[in-house]
Amino acid sequence: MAVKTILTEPNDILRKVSEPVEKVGNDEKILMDDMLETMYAANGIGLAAIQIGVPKRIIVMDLGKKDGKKDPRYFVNPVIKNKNQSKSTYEEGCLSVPNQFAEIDRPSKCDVEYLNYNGERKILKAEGLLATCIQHEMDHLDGILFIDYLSKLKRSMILKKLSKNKSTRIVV
Ligand code: GNR
Ligand code: NI
Repeated sequence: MAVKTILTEPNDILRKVSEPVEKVGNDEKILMDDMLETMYAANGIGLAAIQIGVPKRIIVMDLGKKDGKKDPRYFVNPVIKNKNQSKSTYEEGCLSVPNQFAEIDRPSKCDVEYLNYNGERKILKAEGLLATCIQHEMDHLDGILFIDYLSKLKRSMILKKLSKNKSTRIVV
């Protein structure tokens, strides 16, 4: 396993639409292992493959268990089957938008169909932070970041800060 570099805004690669995976083979398993290790190293709860520069429709997540144990989850080619009409609001952050946070509304529940680590077809009924995180990660697969839901003014303020931090190599 290996910790990879996480791409940060502004970076055009983050805006790519990722491609479906044909088969969960050895390359995909190695990728998922690396993604999980990279996510843990960055203290994130989710990571999409494009965040380490790989345009495949693969997500890893770990919201942890109640007893503090690890609970890794893998989603290949995820598709949202059902969304709740009612919304819930979470303060979101993103490893590709470092140190910036904003409240985002999303459907409070969703059903997701996907392939797991072993290539088996699964359906998950998600709610709460799990539902929010899955939708945040699935946006990455379509080149969308949470800052895209903000007003132009808020988004440009965040992008300005990020560019500044990048060019001066300061991470606040
Ligand atoms: O670590 C993360 N935390 C988080 C908090 C609220 C809503 C979504 C997220 S996902 C984020 C990791 C990340 O950037 N995944 O793409
Ligand atoms: Ni993110």
